[in-house]
Amino acid sequence: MERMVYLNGEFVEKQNAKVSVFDHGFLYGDGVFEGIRAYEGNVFKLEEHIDRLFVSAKAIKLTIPIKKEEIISAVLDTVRKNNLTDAYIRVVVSRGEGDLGLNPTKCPRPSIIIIADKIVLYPEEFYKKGLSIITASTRRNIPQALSPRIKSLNYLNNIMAKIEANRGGVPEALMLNNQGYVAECTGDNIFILKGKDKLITPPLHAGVLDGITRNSVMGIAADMGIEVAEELFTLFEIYNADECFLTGTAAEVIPVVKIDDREIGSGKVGDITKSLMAEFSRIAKIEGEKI
Ligand code: PXG
Repeated sequence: MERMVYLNGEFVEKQNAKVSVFDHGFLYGDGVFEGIRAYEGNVFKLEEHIDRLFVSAKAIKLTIPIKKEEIISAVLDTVRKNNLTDAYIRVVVSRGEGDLGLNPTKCPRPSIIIIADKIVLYPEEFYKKGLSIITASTRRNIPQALSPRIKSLNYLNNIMAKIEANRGGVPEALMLNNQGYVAECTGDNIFILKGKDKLITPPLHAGVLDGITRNSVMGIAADMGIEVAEELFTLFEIYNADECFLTGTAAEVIPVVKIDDREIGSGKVGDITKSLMAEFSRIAKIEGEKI
């Protein structure tokens, strides 16, 4: 069956799902998006994702022309139309078609696109053995220029760091903020564990995305009796952490066992990380909005 894409209020076949080359999402990266997952017929944290889409849009003064509830039903409809139970869902709202100048007021109608497709999973080995990652020399965007809290269509900052990861032959790169504090990876938030019961993640003001998986994991950890702190830390604290893992919609909870050629803790996937991975995957399957 041909995939059906939601495009400005209509469902069109994948090969006809096209936007103008004058769309400012394409010309300038002017727009916002969300990456959402469905597990066994439930869309995980759908409302939270759509709330964040509106927060991102507000920050770039993009008025989404339909209500939150309409986007939520459009997401569910898109997944249904494609007969998916486990899916990767991409919601994109761009500034829309304008002229060749960057002025967004020349774009009268934002483009709204929802794509639902099969999810491409990371290799199982990453979860069993843990990732080896590097620190990128590219610093995360400073919030005073373009807030990392905006999930915008302009991912060049992260892509620059991803290129460094590729060159280093590793799947992810850690990004520091302009002050040298740990921020996040190119598409994931980061956590470290100190001892057996203190989990630390950089605060939002370090210049990171307010990750939905990050929030879930903070809640899960607290329920397990682990202290969770949002604190600034440097590479020194990571190198000397007992455990480390990343969180994100695509990766879920993924262990990190080596960074910049330093083994973290035992150099093996940590016990607390394992418990959080298990609990996250249990919850992701049962919570969420029914398709
Ligand atoms: N930081 C950055 C920079 C991200 O892009 C996260 C953290 C984790 O946030 P969530 O809310 O997902 O826990 C992200 C998320 C993709 C893709 O297609 C990227 C993300 C999520 C889903 C898909 O590359 N990034």
